[in-house]
Amino acid sequence: MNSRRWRRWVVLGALATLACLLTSCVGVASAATTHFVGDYVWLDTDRNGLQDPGEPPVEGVRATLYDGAGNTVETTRSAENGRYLFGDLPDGTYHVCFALGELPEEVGDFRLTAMNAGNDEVDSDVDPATGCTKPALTSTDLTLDAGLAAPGNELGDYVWLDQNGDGLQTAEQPTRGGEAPRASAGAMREGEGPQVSAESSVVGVRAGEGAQVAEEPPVEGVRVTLHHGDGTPTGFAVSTGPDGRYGFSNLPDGTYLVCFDLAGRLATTPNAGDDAHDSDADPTTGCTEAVTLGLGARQDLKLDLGLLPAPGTPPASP
Ligand SMILES: [Ca+2]
Ligand SMILES: [Ca+2]
Ligand SMILES: [Ca+2]
Ligand SMILES: [Ca+2]
Repeated sequence: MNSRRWRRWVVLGALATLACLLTSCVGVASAATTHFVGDYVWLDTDRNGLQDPGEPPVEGVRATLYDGAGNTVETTRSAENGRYLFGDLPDGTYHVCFALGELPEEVGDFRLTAMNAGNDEVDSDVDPATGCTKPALTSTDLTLDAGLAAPGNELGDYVWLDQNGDGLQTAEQPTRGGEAPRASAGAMREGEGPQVSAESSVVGVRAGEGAQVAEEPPVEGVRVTLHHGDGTPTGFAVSTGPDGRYGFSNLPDGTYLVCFDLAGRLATTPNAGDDAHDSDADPTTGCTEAVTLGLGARQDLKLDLGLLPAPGTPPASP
């Protein structure tokens, strides 16, 4: 008998004794027809749908018991140890719904983990689509547990060619006769090197002598690896697409850094300006600083890399 099951029997025994005392033990038969429904809300840290060692209970989650006609029978909240319990129930059909719209602050944006992932003693029984367990005829059922899991986190997302070396994803370029400026296409097309797009796009016109601010071109094929905050690899790696984008999604809460494989090329100056449009990789290591993702910070799509044109590349021509 595992410890959870043992605890459940202790709880049941205590409740049965209490019921017996309250009824002066007259109704042994009626005690036998009284049921309990519960009993646990926990944090499914590794999101596998099962209660694993070290995964903590969640306190303060509101649970409501409904009868077969859909009427509210009773409402409670999970205790400090994650337990919730509805007792003294007559024969009937019941289900439990959890108030996911009003979770405690520290798990405010969490969702339900997968239901029925394995051993019913240690899995979650709440349908993520409804927030409710399936209606079932009681006998007593203390395996109706709810696992909460953090939504996935996301990192990204861009590598570009910093043509003018200013550390930003734009370049001010002279124009003639209103013609759009062209990027220095093909600067890195030798061998297995990354590809850049053929043309940049004008994103604005600056007052003055015909200068335009243009997006610089993306760089395709740069390998990006994801590391834990302490520098150890996570095992995840991707390459930038034709639009220069890369991304890692559905990540567990944690601290990460991304490392770009510079492959002998030079990275531009990091943190040159607006974080949404600058480079974040250390030119020596190719890695960004560590970012922590979790509650309140599920996404960081500003981890970009600017590559400098190869030496000898002619500047962008109008
Ligand atoms: Ca788990
Ligand atoms: Ca279960
Ligand atoms: Ca630039
Ligand atoms: Ca940035």
